[in-house]
Amino acid sequence: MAQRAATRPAITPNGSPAAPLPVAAAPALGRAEKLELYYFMRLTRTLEERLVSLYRQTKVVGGLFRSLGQEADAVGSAYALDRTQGDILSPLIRNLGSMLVQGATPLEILRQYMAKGDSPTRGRELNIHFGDVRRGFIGQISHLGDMVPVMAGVTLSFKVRGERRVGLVYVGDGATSTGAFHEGINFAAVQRCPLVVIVENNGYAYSTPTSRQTAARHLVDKAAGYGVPGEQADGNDVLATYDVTKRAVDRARAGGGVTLIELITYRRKGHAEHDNQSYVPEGEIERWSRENDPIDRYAAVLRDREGVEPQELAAIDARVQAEIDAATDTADASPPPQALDALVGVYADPPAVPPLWFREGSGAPAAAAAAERPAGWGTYDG
Ligand SMILES: Cc1ncc(C[n+]2csc(CCOP(=O)(O)OP(=O)(O)O)c2C)c(N)n1
Ligand SMILES: [Mg+2]
Repeated sequence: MAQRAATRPAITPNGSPAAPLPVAAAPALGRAEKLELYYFMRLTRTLEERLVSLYRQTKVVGGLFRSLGQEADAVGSAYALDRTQGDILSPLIRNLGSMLVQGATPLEILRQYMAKGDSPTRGRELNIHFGDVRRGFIGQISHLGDMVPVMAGVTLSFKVRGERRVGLVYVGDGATSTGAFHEGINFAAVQRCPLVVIVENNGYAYSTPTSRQTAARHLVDKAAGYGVPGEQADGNDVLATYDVTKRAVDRARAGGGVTLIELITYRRKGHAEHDNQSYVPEGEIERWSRENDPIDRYAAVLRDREGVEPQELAAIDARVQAEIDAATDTADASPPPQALDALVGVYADPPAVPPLWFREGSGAPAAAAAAERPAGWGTYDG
């Protein structure tokens, strides 16, 4: 039942001292993999920083969502999946890092945010609302608990088909108070679906601190209510995040069913870029930034424990910068969407039924019918 791992921070995000905890050892990872974790965290942060510049130039269409300070939780947990087995995750807006781990490219992300015609959704959806099942990430339908029942269904299909695949779903602290979360995890628990539920406790749901939307002291304690194992870990420690998720993934693949993991982290930016965070107590963001930045912490671990030279990390930073620069140039030059792209993949081509079937026999004026729903609507011949 719910147990808190040794890595458990004796803190909750709101108003707590942000003293970093000792970093957990992850002996299974080799040096190259540990450097890759650093690469993905840096890639996430640099890409988001570039998006902020583009947003301020009004080149981003719609909202911009940051995962500043949460890069370790998304990257470390996604890294624990097995990409050779067809594992699948469902990200939320603060899980860009997990999509990059699964193979999404900065160019795709930039084109999405800029609503370009050659973006994965051809300008019809924004930001990181897109998926690719072959690469192991599915498109998010809502930010709250709604992906939990979806992933319960996905992982039930793995089980029914006898596939050794695992699913991972991210939810926020706010999402754990929704009905969809409850129904989804309960169903998955009963069916012993191979599902890992990651609860990112980042202290806030929009402007509501965690303590104002749930009476539970620790979100990991909710695991007991569903009869599944629960573990809590320091979400700003990428190795601890990897470790705790890997245990849950292995358990799921071995037939052990659902695990609920609470990762303690902190949302250093507002809900989206427009949010001025006036509701955050003074000094809280600065304290987390100064004392508990996941990239700074991990860079220190790599230097002190792994003997990684500062130049080696600087070379990764430079490589990331060059990749983002090149992707930005390409995305900037990408064309806007065509109006007819809005119909691609939405309606059958050719239409399975006459476009005006619902008006047949209704006596609707022919002129109105023709103007309202042209015969070509629903097809794309461009
Ligand atoms: C069904 C539904 N209701 C409301 C929203 C608006 N909404 C988006 S995110 C959010 C809060 C999410 O907070 P949390 O679960 O803590 O995730 P975080 O943003 O902190 O990662 C809300 C209310 C939504 N996307 N879907
Ligand atoms: Mg939250």
